[in-house]
Amino acid sequence: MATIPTQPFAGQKPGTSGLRKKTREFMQPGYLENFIQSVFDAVDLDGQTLVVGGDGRYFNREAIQTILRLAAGNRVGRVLVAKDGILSTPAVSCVIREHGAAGGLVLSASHNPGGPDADFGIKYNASNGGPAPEEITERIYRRTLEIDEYRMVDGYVDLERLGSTRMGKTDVEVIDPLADYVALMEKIFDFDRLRDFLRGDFRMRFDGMNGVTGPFAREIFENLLGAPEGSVIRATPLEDFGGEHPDPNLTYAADLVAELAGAHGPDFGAACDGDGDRNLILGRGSFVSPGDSLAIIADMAPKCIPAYRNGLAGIARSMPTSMAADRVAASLGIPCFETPTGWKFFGSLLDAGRITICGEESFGTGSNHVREKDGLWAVLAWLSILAHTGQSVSDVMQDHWRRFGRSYYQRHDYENISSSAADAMMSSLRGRLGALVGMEMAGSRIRVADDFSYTDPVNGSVTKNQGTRLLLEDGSRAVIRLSGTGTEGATLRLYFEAYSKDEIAQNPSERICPLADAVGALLELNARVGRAAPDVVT
Ligand code: VG1
Ligand code: CO
Repeated sequence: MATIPTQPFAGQKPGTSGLRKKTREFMQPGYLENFIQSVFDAVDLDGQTLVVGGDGRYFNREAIQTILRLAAGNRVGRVLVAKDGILSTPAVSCVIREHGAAGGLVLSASHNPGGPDADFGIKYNASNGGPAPEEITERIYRRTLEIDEYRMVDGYVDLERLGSTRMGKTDVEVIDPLADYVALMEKIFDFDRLRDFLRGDFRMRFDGMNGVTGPFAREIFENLLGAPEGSVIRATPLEDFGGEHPDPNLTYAADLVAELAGAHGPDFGAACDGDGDRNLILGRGSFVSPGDSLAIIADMAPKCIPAYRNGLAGIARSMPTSMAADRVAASLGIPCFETPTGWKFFGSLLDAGRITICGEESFGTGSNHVREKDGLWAVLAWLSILAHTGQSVSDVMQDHWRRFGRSYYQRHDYENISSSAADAMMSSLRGRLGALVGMEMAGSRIRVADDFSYTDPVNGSVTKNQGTRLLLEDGSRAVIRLSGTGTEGATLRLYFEAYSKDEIAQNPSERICPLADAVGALLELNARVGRAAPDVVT
């Protein structure tokens, strides 16, 4: 075992979802070692089990070898590492829980592009299978600021071969990435019913976006459920995701969207992001907004998914996510919690049994089966709804809106803008919040203008400054916040929501436009960040 002197790197502070940086920054000598050693210093894994897997992007394999050497140097008892190093984020969560591991390391920058000039990321998950809470990420960060050595054992593990080897005193097991996760899905959903459904006339297309879900989707949809070969496309994980953005939304999954737009396209389309925790749901000619998807799954799950037959304990959504889920919770007579952005905030509610289903507007939906959002779970949930109702995606949405009214929703992203301009804009807005109350906006009036702060109802921890909210008298809202996952400049996210009880057939862009214009003017967006239009609208 070697103890190697090192010096701290600045900025190893985990954001919304782990530490995300340019790949080259991660590849600097000592950078990865420092961060991982800081994890081992902050969380005692001596003799414990650790799970390691990533989304297969460039630098995944090298990073895993380094992590294994550090794990052995820090006397981790056992490391479960996925074959080829590839494991989806929800599957890491599943493996941690199934094997009683003390934690896991997820190597991913999620939906961000991969490659030497693109992004890389690492996230530590705790023994519940979920992203470490802020108390732990803070401890890791503080450690990165004072670290002066790391400990390693020499060695190399062949990740292509299943089985056990030893590195120092650590047992390293290369595991089948699919087994635990697929078994869990079979426990949650009615595979017999889905098999009948997918062997009928129904046609689906699943786009793996060259990310980690391809092999999982092939196994589940084609091999186990009998969907025709070719139902799953772009199913081989590539180090650079084929040079594309593995982000399942209307902009980056444009080919799938186009295929579903045609009259002769499949009945159902879905896609997941690079690490498999996000999902996009499409019907023929229709798109399910993530907030609606959360509400519809929550409403329908007890009726058509065996694991939720006994009903839901509660629902949670991140603050910017549409309030459609709140109306479902009210109708079911169960609580709906509003948390800050980022899956880590759902963990305590799930662990305490206060919620069963939760989601975010950023194409993330999940349940208490793991502690990450789960893209394929959401796809299986939608297939279960369609099999149960016999309706099209569009009919399911129409029915939902007829019963609950409709939340028109859009998110506008301005990517890679100047950090100083973004900070100045946010502080100018914060300085004016008091004066905004009562002001006219988009045909209504501002009722509340504040910074969202959250007190965890389970453990009492407080998280402040999680986005500026403008709540209008007519029930519409706008949320303004800066991203915590970007690796270049700042990304500004503007979230807009407008509710109608009866008018459910408007065009979302037209409905949102007056509010978006008004918020743009209030922020002096054009003058401050010099952009006439958002880069991505979802
Ligand atoms: C974004 C999303 C957030 C999501 C996070 C991680 O964070 O808004 O809802 O949980 O990405 O998703 P931010 O801070 O950039 O807005 V994933 O699929 O990138 O792990
Ligand atoms: Co992701």
